Amino acid sequence: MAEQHRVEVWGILNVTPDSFSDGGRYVDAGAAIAHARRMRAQGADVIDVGGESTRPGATPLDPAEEQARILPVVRELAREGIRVSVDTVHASTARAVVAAGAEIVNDVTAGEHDPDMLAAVAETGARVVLMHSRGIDVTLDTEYDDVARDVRRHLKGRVDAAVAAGIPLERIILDPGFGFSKGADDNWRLLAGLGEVQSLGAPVLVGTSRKRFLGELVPDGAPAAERDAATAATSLLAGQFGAAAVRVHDVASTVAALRALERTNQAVAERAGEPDWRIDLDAAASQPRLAAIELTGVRAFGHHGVLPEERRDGQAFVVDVRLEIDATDAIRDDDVAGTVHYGELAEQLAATVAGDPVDLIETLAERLADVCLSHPRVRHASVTVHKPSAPIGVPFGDVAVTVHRRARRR
Ligand code: PMM
Repeated sequence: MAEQHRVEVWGILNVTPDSFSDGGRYVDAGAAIAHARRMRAQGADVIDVGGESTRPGATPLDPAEEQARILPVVRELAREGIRVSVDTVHASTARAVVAAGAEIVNDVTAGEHDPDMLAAVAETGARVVLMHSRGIDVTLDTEYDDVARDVRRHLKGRVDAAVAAGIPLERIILDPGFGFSKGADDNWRLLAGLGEVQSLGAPVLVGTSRKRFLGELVPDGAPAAERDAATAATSLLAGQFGAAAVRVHDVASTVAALRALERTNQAVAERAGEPDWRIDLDAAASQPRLAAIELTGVRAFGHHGVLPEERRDGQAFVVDVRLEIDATDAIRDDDVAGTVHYGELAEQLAATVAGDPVDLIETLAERLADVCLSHPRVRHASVTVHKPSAPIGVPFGDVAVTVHRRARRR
């Protein structure tokens, strides 16, 4: 049977006096270490240690003070063989914690706060989490055109900067930054659009734990800890959408939810052959590399339409397609045989437009989607057909129809 997708669980250990949901409880190193051990026993794969709160209005911390808080904890956890990530925006802290045994540097500014951060990570050889945010004050600037695409675009720039600084792509983990400069609706849209971030090709970490947008799912005024069931649910959804890891406060509830997902998917695999999102998370390198191909403005002449003169004289049609593809083989082999050849696709689309006439551009769009989905790597296709010379009796700009189609499981 196929290897199953196993989502890693990162347990949050805030060694801070002022973090928003568990601030103050683990500021003593001994209590923090005991809590980390408890989270490991509950199934945490990684402990994410933070010494500085990202809560709006929290006091910025001197890196030396941050290190004094967290280094004893990092050292002890690493000594016990616990995998440690450290949540910091400071390059000097990144260097110190990796020297103390941390494996991952989790920077909520993706290297933008400290200009030396990416070089420091590159030097240490650690893995890095590049998270989407718009500056340290997470409440500002929440305007997006399309939140998932905007986050993808921003993270693509940060990946390029990290790679330019000498961090290999295999060491990069991406995080869309739930709750950071995002309104409630944006967070739900981001969860639904997680595939956009995954299309960049790195494993994705999702941190919804106890965040404000989950507050709408529980009674008004309920304390942050009462958002743990909602956290387990959103973490499960993130896992289902392909997240490699989730970052949570209450490890036990999310581990149970994810184990239920794994068991169900095993059963699905037994029934149907393979689940469609089969990903081996233990080896990040073997995750499917998703990519989006956009081909726009393909022009062709056709005889589609309801009116006799449209059938007789024909007219120009313009086609835009957006494909989500599995580019794993293409990227591994750097070979066009592993992807969709866009030149050939454009010719196939033009030939379909020039082919048998139909009455409706809806029908034509559906045929064009069939052409796209006939390529085995395509997982999802959106096809728009424009009819700029349509017989409309008043001046108009454009008329178009879009269809969205998902490939059947292969
Ligand atoms: N959220 C917080 C802090 N650090 N790091 C990552 N990578 N992703 C997150 O979503 C994230 C983070 C918010 O504060 P908390 O530690 O109290 O959850």
